[in-house]
Amino acid sequence: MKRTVAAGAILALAALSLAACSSTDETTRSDVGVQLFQMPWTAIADECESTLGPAGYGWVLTSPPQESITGDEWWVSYQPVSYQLDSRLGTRDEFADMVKRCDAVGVGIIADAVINHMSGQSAPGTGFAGSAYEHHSYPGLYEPADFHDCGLTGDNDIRNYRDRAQVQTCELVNLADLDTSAPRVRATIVAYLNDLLSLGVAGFRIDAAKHIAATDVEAIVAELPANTTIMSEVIRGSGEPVLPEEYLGAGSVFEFTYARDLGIQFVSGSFTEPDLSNERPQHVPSDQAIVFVDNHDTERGEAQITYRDGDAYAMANVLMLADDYGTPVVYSGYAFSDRDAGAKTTASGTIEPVGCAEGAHGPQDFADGDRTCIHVWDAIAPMVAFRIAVGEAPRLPGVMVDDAYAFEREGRGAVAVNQGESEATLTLPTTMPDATYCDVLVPECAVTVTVDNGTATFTLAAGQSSAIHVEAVAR
Ligand code: LM2
Ligand code: CA
Repeated sequence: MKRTVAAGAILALAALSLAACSSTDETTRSDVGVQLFQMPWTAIADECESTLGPAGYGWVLTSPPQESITGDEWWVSYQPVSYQLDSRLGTRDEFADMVKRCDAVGVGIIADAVINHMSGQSAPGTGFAGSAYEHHSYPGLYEPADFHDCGLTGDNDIRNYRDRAQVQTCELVNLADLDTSAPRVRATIVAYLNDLLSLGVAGFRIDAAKHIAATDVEAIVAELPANTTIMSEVIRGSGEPVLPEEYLGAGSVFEFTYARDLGIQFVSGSFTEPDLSNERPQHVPSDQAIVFVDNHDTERGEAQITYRDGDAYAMANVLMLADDYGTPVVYSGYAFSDRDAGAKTTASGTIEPVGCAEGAHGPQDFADGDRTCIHVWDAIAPMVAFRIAVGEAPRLPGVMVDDAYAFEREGRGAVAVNQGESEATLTLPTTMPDATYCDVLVPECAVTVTVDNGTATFTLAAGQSSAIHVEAVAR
């Protein structure tokens, strides 16, 4: 049984939660997720009710919920010291309440599961919730024998990504590497994941999955309920032996090649259309691909396009959300100039519960620490309804004129984007019914696009994105 995030699974999940709460109106859910990076549980719960539920988002990817080392950096979240749900992002009760409130509006929770490793601290310490630990000792949970001792590099750190054994049994940046082949370790991880499932999460992102043998991931997942959603993070490297395809037996994988292909078009300044007649090369099958423009790691590294790119970033998200490949996740974090800087904290050292109901509705000059609120941008949020409206309709070959590009989802909707520096006009032959459609990326149907005689005419200002679909006819 494969745990993929096909629309059906998300819809089934939504139907379940809707049935459990009769007061919820029956908004159709989409397969679109949003990564609410370093957003505390109470704020995510509010976000589900105020913005995500109404927009039709299907799921939220949270930051890791377990106890971690202490510190101000965001990445302390990736150094577990126990599996107590008590962190700067909130308590166990707050986490459980978030899952309930999000579920009640049809939004599933995917928790980031850090199970490849524990802390990267060489000195003994005490975690956020008070648990004492040492590099290879986490009392009540793991002892030194539960960790890999790869013996392949001087300090046991991964040096060579072309060496499978190093990648999977040595330490990733000094993070104590769990021996995930050991039954005792697997059982401990399974107990943690089952605990989260008991609170109602829909599934997990498997952090650093590349560093865990695919057979170990599969063995762990096999112990979980069959409907658990799994998204393995396996960065596709060049010339590396560990491939994303190995992890398809456990569920879906994040397809990093998709993000790279998308981003490069904004560097080159011109669009390239994928070969729609074939499976996309260097991509896992669509129904097992999680696609994204950027994430918390790539926006601090390789990503060619991030919130800093404003209109172009919106365009990239529009193209992804309009595509017929993969299950998309929109990334929503906070502005930063220091890659280590954590989200804003309160006087007591927890993360400030700032949501987006009244947040930024478009690109702007963000101050460090401001949440970017990408998922509520005028040019992005309505693409969730677009995706519901177009359903399974295939993407058809589009038209490209200079720096502008448009394509259709057969008979159901069309998008157009212009990354040039001057106005562009695109005429797209379309099978959509003749009508005047609202450009759903402009609030209140203030701009319309006419389909006449099987041709849609888009007039796009520099940097503008436009989207029309059959559920939003102007008159
Ligand atoms: C991931 N996926 O595979 C996460 O998405 C990524 O954000 C994590 O790195 C990484 N793998 C481990 O879970 C982040 C961050 C690193 C940080 C680690 C651990 O990008 O910078 O490393 O979390 O917190 C930091 C220091 C590093 C140090 C390490 C251990 O930057 O210099 O290594 O802690 O103390 C000695
Ligand atoms: Ca490992």
